[in-house]
Amino acid sequence: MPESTPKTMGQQFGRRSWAEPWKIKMVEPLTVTTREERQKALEEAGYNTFLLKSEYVYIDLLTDSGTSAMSDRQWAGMMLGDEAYAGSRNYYHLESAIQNIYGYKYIVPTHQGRGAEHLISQAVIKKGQVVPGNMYFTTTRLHQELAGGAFQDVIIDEAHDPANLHPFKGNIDLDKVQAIIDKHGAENIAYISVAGTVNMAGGQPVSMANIKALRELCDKHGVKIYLDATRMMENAYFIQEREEGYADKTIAEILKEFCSYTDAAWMSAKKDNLVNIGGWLAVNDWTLFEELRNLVVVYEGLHTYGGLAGRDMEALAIGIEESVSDQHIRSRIGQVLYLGELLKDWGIPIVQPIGGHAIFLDAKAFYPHLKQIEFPAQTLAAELYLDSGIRSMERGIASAGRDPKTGDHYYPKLELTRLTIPRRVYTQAHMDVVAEAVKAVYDARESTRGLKMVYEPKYLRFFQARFERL
Ligand code: PM9
Repeated sequence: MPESTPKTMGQQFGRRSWAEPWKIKMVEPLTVTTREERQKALEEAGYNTFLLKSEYVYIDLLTDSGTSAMSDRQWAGMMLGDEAYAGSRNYYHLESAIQNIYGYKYIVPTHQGRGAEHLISQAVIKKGQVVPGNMYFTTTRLHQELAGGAFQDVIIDEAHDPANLHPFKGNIDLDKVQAIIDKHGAENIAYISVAGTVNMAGGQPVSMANIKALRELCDKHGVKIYLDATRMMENAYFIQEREEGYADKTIAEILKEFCSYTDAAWMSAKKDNLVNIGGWLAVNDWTLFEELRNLVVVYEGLHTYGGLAGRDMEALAIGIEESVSDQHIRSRIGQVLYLGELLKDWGIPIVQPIGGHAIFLDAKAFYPHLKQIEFPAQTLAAELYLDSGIRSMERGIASAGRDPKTGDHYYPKLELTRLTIPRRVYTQAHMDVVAEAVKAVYDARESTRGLKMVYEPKYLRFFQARFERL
């Protein structure tokens, strides 16, 4: 570069920043509340961030589910909705998008992820069968249990340690799978339930080597592998970034290869696929497809809409095409990383390595003076809201629920509060505000008291439970 050419700040410091591959066309104003207003709102919500009215929330990091911003192309697609009851052209667009990008043969749309989980669990799990999986997810495990299955965790031990830096903490421990096969017999295993990335472990990925090795093991015993593809695009990014031999492959190539080692997938399209509502099932086996296509008409809607409007399917088909872009994923995960690095630099305990969709605060390390039954992660979510109107979510003992056999609380090793980043919604300035709020709550940690649960619903209690201050 000639001496006379002015240098940008980035060039001066030898730094090359990434930026979002989009610009903002429409804005939604946010509400800023006072601490007194937030205290009242929190009490009315029983200290459960799910029960807050969103108008009292400033920055909403409750979830990345259905909270993404759609593109102008997706909104334009909404106007092309073919609302025919049967055979909508948007269904065929959706079908070909999933076939082209994920590589499965047969598609069944559903209204969202748990609709898909319900159908596949009912279709394939026989009462008493075991369902090994790489860490539980709340709705997934519940549907497996309601269908008569028993979930067993087969994730590697490193996943249960927030500070462990294993690059693929979502990996399946093949020895644990083998031990279950030896104990129960392959015929008593419904399927291996693989999620990429693993939500409850902190958005941690599964490596290509691991899924390949699992495929070999399962082929030896005739066991199926079903994939929770909800955040597989993000998983593909981590493979590209961390696994030898994948740096020069595209997200699209990595995704398709990964899916090729699995027999079927279910999807909450409200995450990776950039829509506000939607889900799908995709399978390679015709007989299973027939069963699912039949079940969907009982619970969701005809097999060419599965509970979705034509316009929703169109937005979803376009969202799938957009979500596989390398630039999109890089900036999406880059934003999560930006927030995580700030917190790490300030010594705030978070799950590491930083995952794909969220920063998970380690509430046990945050509040070492609180017992797990005093709901440290729920407490932290409440404190963060109180400090600044930022909404996060508990992923600890409240989310884990109770053992259906004994009725006792599960005590998960991970007691986490999740700061979940919606896609294409917030800016770096919002991330700065969030980091500073977490720091303020961290500085006040020693005087913080825990919570007790005063109302507990039967299913998925974390959504509707109520708490009081101890
Ligand atoms: N995940 C999340 O916020 C929304 C519900 S729990 C607050 O993380 C996986 C890996 C998910 C997931 C939902 C579902 C269910 C399945 N698998 O919410 O029914 O993270 O679309 O999907 C949520 P639906």
